[in-house]
Amino acid sequence: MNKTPRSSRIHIAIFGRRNAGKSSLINAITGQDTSLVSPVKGTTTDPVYKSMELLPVGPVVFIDTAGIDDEGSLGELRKKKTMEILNRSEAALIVFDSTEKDTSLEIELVKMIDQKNIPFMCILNKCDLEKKIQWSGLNGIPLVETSAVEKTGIKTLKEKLVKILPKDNEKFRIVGNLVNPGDFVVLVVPIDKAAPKGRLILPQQQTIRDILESDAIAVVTKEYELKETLENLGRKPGLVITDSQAFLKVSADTPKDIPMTSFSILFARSKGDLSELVKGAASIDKLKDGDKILIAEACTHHRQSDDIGTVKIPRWIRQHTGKKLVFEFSSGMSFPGDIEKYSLVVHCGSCMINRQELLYRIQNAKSSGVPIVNYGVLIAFIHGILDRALKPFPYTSIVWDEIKREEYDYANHGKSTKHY
Ligand SMILES: Nc1nc2c(ncn2[C@@H]2O[C@H](COP(=O)(O)OP(=O)(O)OP(=O)(O)O)[C@@H](O)[C@H]2O)c(=O)[nH]1
Ligand SMILES: [Mg+2]
Repeated sequence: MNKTPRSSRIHIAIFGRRNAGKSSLINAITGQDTSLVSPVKGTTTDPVYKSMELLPVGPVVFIDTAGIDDEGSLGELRKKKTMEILNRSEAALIVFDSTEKDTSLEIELVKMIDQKNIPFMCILNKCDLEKKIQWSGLNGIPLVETSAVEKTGIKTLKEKLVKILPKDNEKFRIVGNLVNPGDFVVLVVPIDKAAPKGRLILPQQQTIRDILESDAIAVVTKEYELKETLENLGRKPGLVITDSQAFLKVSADTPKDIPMTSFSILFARSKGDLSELVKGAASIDKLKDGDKILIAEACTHHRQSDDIGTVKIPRWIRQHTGKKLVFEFSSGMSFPGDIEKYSLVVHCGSCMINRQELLYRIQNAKSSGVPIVNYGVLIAFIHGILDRALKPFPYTSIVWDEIKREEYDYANHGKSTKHY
């Protein structure tokens, strides 16, 4: 169960003031004593992630956080940090310390979370001790009473938590809504030097799993055996999915009436807003000399000599545009605040962050007026395969056709006919 990647789990953040018992509660909920608990205020400093299987929901990850009262009030920095965690959370737990009189911080937090439309639940902890809490302003807020030390109320807490979480089938699927039960889905997986030894990469494994969950049939082949595979299947497959590198050969070998796309496009769709990312790709052709481009990676991985983010993507964009561009790089869980200065944001494939966080980043770029594309859509665009790869997604395909039509009109008549 711990093999489920963290980014595929439902993220549940826990907030409250220092010493409210946040870490103790996470230990009690998960049944593991791995979060550091102590009577010293401020024990937890950076967010701590703890995975578990919460039945019947499935894999979840709890995010233990630092107390919200670090600076005496919900100061700007603390608000920013809390927001960063909220942006990657699908639900929140707010812990009240029943031995504290003042609840103003917690109520401020409830308002912040409610405004973001994130489902939340309040917990009144330390109920084994004498209550000093004053209830003003707390009317109507659903509350579960617990003692993390005596482990009371934990079962009720879990039962209520399950009810507020998004259902698994509401989460975005990879191929789920593209294929029908019984369909063949052909996956084209090149086994070249870049492929890891002895295994398939995570997006390929996750796609196969999703095909099986859809009661469809996964057929895996290399690009050289594709033609033979298609000829011998006996009926048309519902979908062909290929690695972007082999797209041109696979496209030539796959009859036009068979829907075909790439892993990178499927993941861009399941992780983010495909139409917005496609608009971002189109803006590559509008880049000018001196424009700044931000390449944002969510993780801090070991960089190889031909690293995708720092080497390949800048090279592809320079070759494609022929412009003198300035590339800047960011990595890690926080997105730079001053993105207005960029003409384009190129985001990584987001295997380390969840859909919620990527959607937030896309929204952030959009509201700053900066186009955003991700690696998957950019690769498809640079390889000239977007037309066919988007056909299985009618809405995005229309958006893409409109962009091309506008560019055609602009090039031929010097005016734009459509604003998007
Ligand atoms: N009596 C009682 N003590 C509790 C309860 N929950 C936590 N504590 C105690 O309160 C202290 C703080 O607990 P933590 O779980 O470290 O609190 P926290 O909210 O994670 O604190 P920070 O990480 O410092 O923000 C510890 O001494 C716990 O044993 C409870 O339900 N009842
Ligand atoms: Mg703690």
